[in-house]
Amino acid sequence: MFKNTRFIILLLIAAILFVDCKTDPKVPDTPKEDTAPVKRTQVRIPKFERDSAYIYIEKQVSFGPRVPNTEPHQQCRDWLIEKMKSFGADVIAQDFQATAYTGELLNGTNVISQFNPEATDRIMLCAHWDSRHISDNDPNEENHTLPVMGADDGGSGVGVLMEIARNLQNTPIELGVDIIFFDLEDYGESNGPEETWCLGSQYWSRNQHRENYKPKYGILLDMVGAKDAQFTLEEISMTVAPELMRKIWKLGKGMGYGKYFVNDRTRPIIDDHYFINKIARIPTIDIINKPRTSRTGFMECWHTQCDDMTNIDKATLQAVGQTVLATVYRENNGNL
Ligand code: AHN
Ligand code: ZN
Repeated sequence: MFKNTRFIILLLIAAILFVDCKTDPKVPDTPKEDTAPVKRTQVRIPKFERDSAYIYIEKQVSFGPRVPNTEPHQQCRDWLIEKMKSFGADVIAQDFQATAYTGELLNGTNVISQFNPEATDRIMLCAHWDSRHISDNDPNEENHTLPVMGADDGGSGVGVLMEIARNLQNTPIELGVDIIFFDLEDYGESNGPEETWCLGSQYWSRNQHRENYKPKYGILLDMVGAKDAQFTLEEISMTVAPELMRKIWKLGKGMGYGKYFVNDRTRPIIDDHYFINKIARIPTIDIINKPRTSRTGFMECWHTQCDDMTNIDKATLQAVGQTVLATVYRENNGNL
C-alpha cells in the first residue's frame, strides 16, 4: 500500500515534468544581482571647493535680479541649462506658466538635471533659482518696490548644488541623483495664502519629469550662504524624515561644522519642500538658515536690498556644501 502510494506520486511528478517540458521556455527570471542588496563600489568623498560655489553665485547675481518675465531671468535660465549640461547631466528645461497673486501670468522654467538617469536608486537635491520681485522686508520703506538681488535667497542653494554637480562629473558614483532648480518660488504674497509661494515646485510636484518617480528622499537648500548661518531643525523636515535630519546634522557636526548645524527645533515653514511633501509625497527636508532669534525669522538681509554678494560667506558655503556632498557619497556607499 505504502509502496503503491509512492509510485503514484512519482508518476504524478513525472507527468507534471513532462507537461512542463512541453510548454514554451520561460523568459529567464530577473538576474539575482538586481534583487540582491545593493553592493556598490566605494567612492571617496571629494573635496567641495568653496571658491567654485562662490563663482557660481556671483555669475547668477551678475545677470541682475532673476525676476520672472525679465531679461536677467531668461539669461540666467539659459546659463543654468548650459552649465548643468557641461557637468554631464541629462538636462530637462521644464517650461510652464503660472498666475501670480498679482494676476500676472509668469513664465517659469524648472531646470532638472539627472545624473545616472538609468539608475533606479535615486535621491533628489533642490533649490530655487528665481529672486524676489520686491524687497518688502527692507528697513527702508522706499526700497520696498525694488527687486532683490538674491545672492543668498536663491543664488546660494543653486551655487552649492552646481559645485556638487561638478563633483559628480569628476568623481562619478552609481547612485541616481536629480538636481532640480525650481523657478517662481519667491513671487509669493507676504502673509497671503500659502499657494502663492513656490509655484515652480507646485507645478513640478504635479508634473514630474519621470514616470513613477520615487527617490529615497529630497534635500532642499535655501539661503545657505550667509555669514554665521544657523541650520536649525525645521518642523516639517523633522516630521517627514527625522532620521535623515539626525544623520546629516551629525555628519555636519562630525566634520567640524557644529556651529552651523545646530540642534534647535524651529517652526514649520512654507518652502518648496512643503509642496513636494504635500503633493508629490517625496520625503523632503529643508536645510535653511533659520535662526531662532532674528528680526524676520530668516537671515538679516532676507527680502532686502542687502542680499547681494556681500551677504555671502565662503565658510558657510563650505560647511553646507561639504556636508551635503558627504551625504550624497555616503548614501552611494551605503554608509550614511
Ligand atoms: C514664506 O515666507 C511664507 N516662506 C519663506 C520661503 C522663502 C522665501 N524662502 C526663500 N524665500
Ligand atoms: Zn525669498
